[in-house]
Amino acid sequence: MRIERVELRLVRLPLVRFFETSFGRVYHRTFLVTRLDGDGVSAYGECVADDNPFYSAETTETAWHIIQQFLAPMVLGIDFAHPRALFPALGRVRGHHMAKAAIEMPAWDLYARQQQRPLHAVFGGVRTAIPAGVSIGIQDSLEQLADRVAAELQDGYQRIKIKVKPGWDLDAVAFLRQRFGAIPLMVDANAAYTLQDTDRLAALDEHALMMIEQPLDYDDIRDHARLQARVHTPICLDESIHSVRAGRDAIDEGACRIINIKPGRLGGHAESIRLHDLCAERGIPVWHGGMLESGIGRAHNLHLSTLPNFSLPGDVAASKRYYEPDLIEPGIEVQPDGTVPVPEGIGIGVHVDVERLERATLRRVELSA
Ligand code: OSB
Ligand code: MG
Repeated sequence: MRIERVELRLVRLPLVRFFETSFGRVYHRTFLVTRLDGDGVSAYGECVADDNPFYSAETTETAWHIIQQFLAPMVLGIDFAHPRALFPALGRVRGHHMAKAAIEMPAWDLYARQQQRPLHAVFGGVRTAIPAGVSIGIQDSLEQLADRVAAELQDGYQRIKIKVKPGWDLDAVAFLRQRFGAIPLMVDANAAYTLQDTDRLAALDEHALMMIEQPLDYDDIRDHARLQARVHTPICLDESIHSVRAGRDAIDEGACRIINIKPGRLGGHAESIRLHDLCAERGIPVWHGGMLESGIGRAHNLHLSTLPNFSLPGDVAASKRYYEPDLIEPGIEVQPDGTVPVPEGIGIGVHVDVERLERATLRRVELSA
């Protein structure tokens, strides 16, 4: 396969509802949309970096710079036997996994389109619909939180994750347990705690949560291992697992019992598959994380989630929770049983509404060999 042209767009869309984490509240999402052309087909990808460096060090502007100056020249006009060859070919650039994934992921779509196969078939996936959960941000009141949870359960979602931070944690969980009973429930702290909060985090044990996601620092493994030794609730790592090696180290150290896979964090589909396979060998279940993606990134995530060890519900919810309208037409929907069908058709299997994409575009550049 040969990539002849890379188009980069900076895009901004309003969120259907604000989203608040321990980093703060957002009403819009700014991200990059990438398009690759080659061998008579075109493919889309999305860069999950945000306009701030709060979840990760990368931002939309660092990704733009790295792609334009370094990554695009490393792939343009070069023959690759398989999209697996992309990530190693970008190896001179250290880090910048979100920027790399924004090129590597559409390369898989391009390859699948050239072969006229759906992306999940290229991956060797085993599911046609993905069990979906939702991630509910910090709200203004517990009553508002309960309203959100009730609406999501009504839509069928198979597990509820709430964002927590010191002061919005134990009370919120106890309140949801009292109101909704034994629903599949978990929390995500986005690194809002330290080991000094061990007693507070251990107090969550009595609420039988599925897991606590990323309680401690974004790049920490050792303290998570110490914490996991003191709490019964499984720890799931997100931010800390920035590479397959970090995943291996975390498993070896006992820092987590579950891993959240986001291809943007790992550098694309190939590295995500490697981590998925490693976790399967080591008996660690994984689930697909979300980054408030548009339908483009969301479709990629659904295809990846067809691999067998994605055995827990993912943050792969319906388009209408995020953007209305989405950049794809039709949007991705959840079924009454709380699963999201994997788009059929070749490549990522969704239709990008190019007029909508054009209207949402703030800046655009075309790169060629
Ligand atoms: O930590 O999983 C996270 C969104 C943006 C950045 C980080 C995270 C999230 C979510 C939302 O939890 C998941 C989604 O619904 O896309
Ligand atoms: Mg998370």
